[in-house]
Amino acid sequence: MLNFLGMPIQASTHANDVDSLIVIVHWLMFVLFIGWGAFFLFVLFRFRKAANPTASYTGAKGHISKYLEIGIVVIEGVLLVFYAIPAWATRVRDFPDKTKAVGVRVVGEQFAWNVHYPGPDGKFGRTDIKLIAADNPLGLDRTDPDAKDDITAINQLTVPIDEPILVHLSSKDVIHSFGVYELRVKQDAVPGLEIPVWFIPNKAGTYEITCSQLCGLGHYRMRGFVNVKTKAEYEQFIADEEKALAK
Ligand SMILES: [Cu+2]
Repeated sequence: MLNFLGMPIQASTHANDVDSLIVIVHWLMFVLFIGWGAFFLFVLFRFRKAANPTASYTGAKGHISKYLEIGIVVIEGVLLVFYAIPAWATRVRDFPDKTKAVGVRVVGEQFAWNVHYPGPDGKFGRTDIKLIAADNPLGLDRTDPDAKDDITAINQLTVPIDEPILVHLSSKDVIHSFGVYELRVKQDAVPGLEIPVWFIPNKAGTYEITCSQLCGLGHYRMRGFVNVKTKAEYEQFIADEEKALAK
């Protein structure tokens, strides 16, 4: 049912909910398109000049159009109340338990995605705008005890499969948008705000992070990758990074 829309693969647990809504809306729009199109053709024929030399001053008297419009409003209301709002609520209200989710900070900048893992202690180290430099794009303060084991990466977000991932999203300069189509995730990154966004990836692979807000001249090349790995591979990745840090 989805193929005709050319949707990307579904790589997160909530992807199907998003797609069902998109499909239902497309079907509704298809029915409306056919209905209104047929009505338009009917009107062109029914009220043609040859059959109606004098204009009607009263207009249509039937109630069918009124009932049809009420019907459409009801269907749209059902879509909103029973599909769209519940699907959205699970994204913005039912956040996973912080202690169980894999927490990671993602900070957008012109034109890259900076990734910040808290390391084995689970605590993000202090960051300071004064410490931002070419080799420290996050401004991480390595003298802070919480920062000692923190891992940073640029444009590569590695996460384990089948676990809730809680991304704390922010930006250093302008508004960016963290869009990963295969995960059906899209959230603006706004300077001065830390916006949480979560998902459970359920298909291993590499998916592109496309900045989805026009953010400047280099917007087109602001791309990163989400690497969804098995739990063992993810743990190996963290261990390797920790080893490299200790050197
Ligand atoms: Cu951007």
